[in-house]
Amino acid sequence: DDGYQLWLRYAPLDKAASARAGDIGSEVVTASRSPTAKITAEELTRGLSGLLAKKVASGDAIRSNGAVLFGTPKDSPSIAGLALPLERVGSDGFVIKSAVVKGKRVTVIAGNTDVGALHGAFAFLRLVQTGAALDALDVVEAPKVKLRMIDHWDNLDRTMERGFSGFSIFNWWELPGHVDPQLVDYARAEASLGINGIVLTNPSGLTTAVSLTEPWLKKAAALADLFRPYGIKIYLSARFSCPQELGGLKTGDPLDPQVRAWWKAKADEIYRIIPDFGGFLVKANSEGQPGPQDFGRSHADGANMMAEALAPHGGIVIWRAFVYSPKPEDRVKQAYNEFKPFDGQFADNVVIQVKNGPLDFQPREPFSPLFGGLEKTPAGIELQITKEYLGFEIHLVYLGTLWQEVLQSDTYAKGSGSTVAHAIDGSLFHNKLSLIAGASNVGTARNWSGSIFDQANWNAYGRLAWNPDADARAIAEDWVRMTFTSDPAFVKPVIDMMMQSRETAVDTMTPLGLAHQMATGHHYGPGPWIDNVGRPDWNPTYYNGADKSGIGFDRTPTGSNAVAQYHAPLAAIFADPNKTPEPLLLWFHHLPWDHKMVSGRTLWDELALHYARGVENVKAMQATWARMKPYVDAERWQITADFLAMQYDSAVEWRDASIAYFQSLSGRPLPHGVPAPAHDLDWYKAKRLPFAPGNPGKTASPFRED
Ligand code: BDP
Repeated sequence: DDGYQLWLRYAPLDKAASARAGDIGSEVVTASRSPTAKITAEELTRGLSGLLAKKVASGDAIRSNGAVLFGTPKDSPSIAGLALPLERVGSDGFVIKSAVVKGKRVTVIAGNTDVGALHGAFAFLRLVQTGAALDALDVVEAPKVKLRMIDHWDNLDRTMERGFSGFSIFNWWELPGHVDPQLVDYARAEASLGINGIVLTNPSGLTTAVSLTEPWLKKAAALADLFRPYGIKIYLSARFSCPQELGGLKTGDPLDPQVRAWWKAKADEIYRIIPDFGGFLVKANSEGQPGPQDFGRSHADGANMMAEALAPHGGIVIWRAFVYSPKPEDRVKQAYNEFKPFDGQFADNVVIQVKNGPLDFQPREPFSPLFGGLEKTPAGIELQITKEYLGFEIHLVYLGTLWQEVLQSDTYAKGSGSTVAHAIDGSLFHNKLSLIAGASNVGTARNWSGSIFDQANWNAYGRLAWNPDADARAIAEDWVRMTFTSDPAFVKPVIDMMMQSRETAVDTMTPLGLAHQMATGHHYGPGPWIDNVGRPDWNPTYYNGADKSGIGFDRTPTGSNAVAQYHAPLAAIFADPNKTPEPLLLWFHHLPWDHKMVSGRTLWDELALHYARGVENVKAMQATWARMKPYVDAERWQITADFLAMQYDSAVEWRDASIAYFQSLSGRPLPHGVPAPAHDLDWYKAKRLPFAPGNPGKTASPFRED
């Protein structure tokens, strides 16, 4: 098994589960005729045939007990007659109910729309796959977040920014003439998670301007046609300088009437070609991208201009808050300071897309204070599924726990219980729009994500997008059962391994609240000593602040005072090293090496022990995986075993290089149980990766450092 089928393998159920299923799934029935209904019928027959190991047919009338009837009350009088609570599920949700229709026992999957029923069909198949009891189903589900997005950081030449799974799955050269049938499987996978928006192009891409020209829009239209019946709209990244680059205008000033007219005409053209186009994703005035500030205007001016052009067509602007520039102000304060003053000044069809933490997708950060900070403008959350700072496709790191930690963080914006999840799902501030976006980890790799376990991150992202209050462990369990087996001898140890894997990544790379200690440019491997990159805030030394006196970044009132961006009581908690949770200690504090930790040990000893624990835990994962060999096919077992061996070497390097550097400053001996680094500091400093993926256009030579 090469992993291509993802979590939609539909392998035959084991004896116990198939006995429990009884005659359920005997046939698939629908009165709907739409392309979406056709897809739903195909998925149900494919899934049930595989799971029940028999040929399951579809038709338009119920013939047998165990039939699966799906559709909408509009198309099906039988569904209409059941008085299902469809008023609770909106356009995308569904009801699954065991019922008796025309004297037969049936399982009804109903939505207000065909897309709702499609989502219900995938949910039903998941129940079958995970061995749930199926005879008294009563499921009512609606997504909590309106816009559930996958952001591709794919360039038009098919290279991918921070992509570790091959090249882009969008073959722009062959489009629109040929649409790769593999994209049908891609659409199925996204629809199985309830994803309803896909950004096709990289917001940082230098070539995105051209993607808004007619030939490229026609290519995008072919993809929109493909995704439409799956309930997925397409979006494009829009470069702020398009009026200059494409329209030949002298300015891109958002208040200039010609510029505004250019965007309006462009929006009209896009909607002529793609009538249900979703809207624009914009990265402006960040990392060298053009933006309204180039013309002395604000983010609100820029976003509102684009919003005005899209509004008549129902499109939206997703404006990224990942902004920072080389100024003395603490980098992690900048996004809040740039957006908070404009809260409430953005048009109704603008969402601000905020990375989960105030820095940049680190193994651990506190949540961004823009969650709970923006009250009148919807703040969506951006998560990174692709593991740029967490060991690429090589390290086994389940991100469900990272995301749950962020989503369940309390912002205290309206007193306790004001979680990030409720800020982003719109319930806290009663926003009309709500959004969650995940930077994709999908590419041309046969297994889609580069590693089998990275499929779990794609899956967990989608499940959390549907329900940000979902539990990471429960999601992992479903994924393991669907992807591998329901054998308890496999399920529990593998879930346990996944559940601790993120903490292992933190221990390996950035324990105790450290951040951005990765080597320059590619971000794989250690570089805590690096202090020579063009800008202070791109250097690991900026973040670790390590010197002879201690380590950490002082963000209390004696330092950058970033803590003040958080609501009470967090501001005070984070300002006090004795109250700050230890996992975030060095994020907020610069402390002496001898600072006393909760364990009673010194900070130095504790730090060294964390790095050592990172290595030990990777070793434990290897041992677990070795024991799992009898339960997995050879191919998926081997790639995972190979990657774990590479991860082990990487963890050893992280431990030794970090300790060698920090020890050169702390001058302290190593605590018992922490081995001395194999080489001296200069050896680690001299080390270069011969090549690292995911850095197109940024790495002039594979040996370049910045
Ligand atoms: C950083 C990546 C960079 C992205 C940027 C972004 O290193 O490649 O372009 O985020 O989100 O993490 O725009």
